Amino acid sequence: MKLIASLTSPYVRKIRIALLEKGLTFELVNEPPWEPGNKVCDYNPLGKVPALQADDGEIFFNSPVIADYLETLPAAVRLIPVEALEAVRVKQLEALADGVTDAGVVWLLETRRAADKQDATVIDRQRGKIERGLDALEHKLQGRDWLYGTHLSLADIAAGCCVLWLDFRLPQYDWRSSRPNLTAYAKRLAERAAFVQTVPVV
Ligand SMILES: N[C@@H](CCC(=O)N[C@@H](CS)C(=O)NCC(=O)O)C(=O)O
Repeated sequence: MKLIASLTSPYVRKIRIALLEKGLTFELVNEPPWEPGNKVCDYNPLGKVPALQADDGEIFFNSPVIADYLETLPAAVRLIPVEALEAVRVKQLEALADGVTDAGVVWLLETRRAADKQDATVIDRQRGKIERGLDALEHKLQGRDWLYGTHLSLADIAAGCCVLWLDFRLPQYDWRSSRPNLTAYAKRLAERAAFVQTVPVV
């Protein structure tokens, strides 16, 4: 199995952590999509990472789809529950965390535009999504160790990759002050071996 990756993408990190937590072996192909001449489009017509090429050659892209595919492979650890409604709930939380990350990416890209081209309303709008999304995660974590159920799930991996990416790319943004549950949870996740092994490399 080959994972087409960049070493800074939060969506790639999510899949790398899922693979590591499940104990699945894979080859990491570092193919940053912003580099001239990159081959990402050979795997994903949208030109985005992550993309995963299975051992039989079939290709999957978009991290939630890849995460779903991983659950079809033999592994001792499940990250999405078997029961359909429970699976939807975990994926809803994954979508919430990914949505916060998406808003963070829009914010970051806006700040990279020339100062006179930046639009404060774009940043405010994305910041609103991030604030509300993180508040929802904070609320979900009240009195619980995990976002869903009694052990790590895909929702936790997505949430961990989300907030740790905010630290990495938007360090000026203090998401912790009003969110003690999320702060302690992120610290715990960051200490897991799979998170330690996938710290972004610039
Ligand atoms: N929803 C997608 C998002 C993937 C994504 O946006 N990846 C970024 C890297 S963080 C990318 O490849 N961007 C290149 C581009 O948009 O051309 C997923 O979850 O896989």
